[in-house]
Amino acid sequence: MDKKQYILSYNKPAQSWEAEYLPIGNSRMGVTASGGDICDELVINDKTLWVGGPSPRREYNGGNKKGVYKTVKKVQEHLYNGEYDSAVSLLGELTGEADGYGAYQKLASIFINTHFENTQYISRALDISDSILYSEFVGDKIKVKKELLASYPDDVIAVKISGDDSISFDVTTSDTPSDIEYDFCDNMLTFSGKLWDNDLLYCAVLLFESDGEVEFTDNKVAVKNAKNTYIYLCTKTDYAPCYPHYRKPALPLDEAKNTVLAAMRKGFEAVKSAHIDDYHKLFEKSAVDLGGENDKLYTDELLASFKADTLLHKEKMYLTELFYEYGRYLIISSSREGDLPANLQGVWNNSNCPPWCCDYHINVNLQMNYWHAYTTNLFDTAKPLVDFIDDMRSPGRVTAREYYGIDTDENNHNGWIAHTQATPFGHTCPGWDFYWGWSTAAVAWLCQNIFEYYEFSADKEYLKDKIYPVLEECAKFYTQWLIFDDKQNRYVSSPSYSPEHGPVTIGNTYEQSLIEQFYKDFVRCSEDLGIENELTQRVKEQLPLLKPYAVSKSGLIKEWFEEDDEDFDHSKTQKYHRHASHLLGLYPGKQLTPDNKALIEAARASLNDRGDDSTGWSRAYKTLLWTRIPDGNRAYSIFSGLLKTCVFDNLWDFHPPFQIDGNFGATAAIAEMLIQSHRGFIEILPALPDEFADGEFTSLCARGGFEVSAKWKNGEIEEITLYSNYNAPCRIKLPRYFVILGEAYETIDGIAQFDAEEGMTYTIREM
Ligand code: FUC
Repeated sequence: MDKKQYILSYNKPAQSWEAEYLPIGNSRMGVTASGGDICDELVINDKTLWVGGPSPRREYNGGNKKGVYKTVKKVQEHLYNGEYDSAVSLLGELTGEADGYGAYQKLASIFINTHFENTQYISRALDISDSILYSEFVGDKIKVKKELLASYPDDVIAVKISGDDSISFDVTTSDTPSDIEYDFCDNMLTFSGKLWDNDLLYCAVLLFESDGEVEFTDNKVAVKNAKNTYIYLCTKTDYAPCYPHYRKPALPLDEAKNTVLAAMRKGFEAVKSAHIDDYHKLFEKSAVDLGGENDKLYTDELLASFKADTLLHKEKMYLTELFYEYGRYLIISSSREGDLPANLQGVWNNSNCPPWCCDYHINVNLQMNYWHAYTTNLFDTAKPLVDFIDDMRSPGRVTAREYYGIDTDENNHNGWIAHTQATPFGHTCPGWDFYWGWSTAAVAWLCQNIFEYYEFSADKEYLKDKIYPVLEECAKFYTQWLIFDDKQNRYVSSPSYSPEHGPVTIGNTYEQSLIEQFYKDFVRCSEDLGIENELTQRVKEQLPLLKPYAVSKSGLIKEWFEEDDEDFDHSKTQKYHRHASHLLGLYPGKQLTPDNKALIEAARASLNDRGDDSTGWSRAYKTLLWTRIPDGNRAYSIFSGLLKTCVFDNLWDFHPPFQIDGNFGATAAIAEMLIQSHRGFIEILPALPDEFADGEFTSLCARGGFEVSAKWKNGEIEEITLYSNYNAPCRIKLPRYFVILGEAYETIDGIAQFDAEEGMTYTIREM
């Protein structure tokens, strides 16, 4: 497949941070740039810069209150006895402390100010195929070019500013979250500070290399008469992901200084080529070509014409491919091994009081951030998620003890839990309001994400060493938490609350279905590792008695088990609510599939009932849900609606405000139109929209450790290539007669099965 260059480009500088600035990042550090000519603002982020958590000014215990499990028991009893009002009257106690929750902070704005009298703007562009940000303008007849990149291997932000004649500019800093101290020595500017709330230490080091003069006066670096100037930037904090103190022994300032010095010695071009190599290793792992082409339109024009329905088909497909690849670019730029996972805005934030604290919401958002990681062949980007979940176990044990009465002490790995929102400081307690903050199944859901790491990669070592211990302790939690309800005749999670929707009830579909999927995944992992013990036994006993799904009188998947009861409180439900938590078994789960006709039809009816309109991430989610019905045209129509109503000119998805989950979910949805593997076999083009009549993809991933490529014309598959990472049986849906590597075969019930060998590539054609 020919390599395409995907570029976001504009012919004017950005004004709005949220809607127009362009992002680069190396996961821990992020920069958003205006690309301005007279003044270029670079908003600098370090993902570990958070207020909240442990502080000399408070007793911090992950927000956990003590002994709440006693009230939880009473709520359970009231609900069981039908004493709804009494249960509700106690819900205020099923909450955590807000104090110490904190928020992600902006580190600084750095301004590059030129002193031209007249400027003529040329363009700014984010090349997401190489991960480089450019801008270009003419100032007083001198052509000025800037290049910015965020390198993961060299841990620096590198900037090159060049003129075709000598130029002068100065660099200033503002908007730091606290007072800072400057130090300037040997062309190295250091500023450092301490956060007001928790004394977290931070610093940024900027090393200037220039063929002009570099001076520091009045807190300003002035560069004079330079044709080429390079700035190497590195930030650090003393945050460490270590419960319970969450601090390094000291601020690694020298490390930051050595890092920028090493980058300077290596040289900009070498840093750039190492960065591009590193980026390509991930970005080029897979590709999708839907026939997109664009040779004349800037990105904002492309989007405006898409909204106005005036694009040529090839331009429409270019925007679709660009948006798809942008989701891959953004996760590579905000989630790399050794770091915190991508938060609600990835790593980019321009405020000290960002929406939802720019945290880790785990009642859909963090999960959605990683839905495209496996199908689009970006496994490494999911490692921060696995680490984050693993690290939640220590504080999560305290929550399990205080809120659920589960016997845990320091080294007793007896169960852990977390709720709707999380921070880098192990905030695992419920939120400070029950009606969004209680979410006992959120952890089962997170575990589904990391189980899929194993399911797609088939990496048993990683399963055994890293993923299984997390799942095992999660299974310990749920097996102790579930109670048998003799009226409902099933094991239930109670009280339960469907994310941000409806009344408190017993065993709603959200909780029951997530725990069921988790149990199934746990059984599968245990079998694959040959583990059989009391815990696996207990899980297998409870599993068939979870019974998550029921169809309502009106033919919909019930969101609440009791919703057809006379005394059910309908006043708390909303017909068009953005969450569709009762359909998690359709996606990302595997319980609602066309294999069960009654349930899939009820799911289709439920989706129609909720409607297609929604906010950013919710549109991405609905697109995904329709790919699983499957209905590719409906899915693409919702995706188009997302592009028309929930995307800024910089292609960031908004809720509003900007929330990155919608970008990631949409990328996952395009992949899901092209390949699915959740039904026990691989299916190519399961939900192909008519718009994607001709196309090609390479190396999208299927469960079982397979990488699949395919070409199609007029909606008909012409060729499939399948690469196997292991010796494993492969099941794939194919036409009745087909040829693999020149040999003829016949499918059984539409499915071809053969033993794939590790490292082998199979070409498959219809006969
Ligand atoms: C979920 C959603 C909200 C928002 C928040 C960050 O709880 O219900 O709409 O996206 O996360």
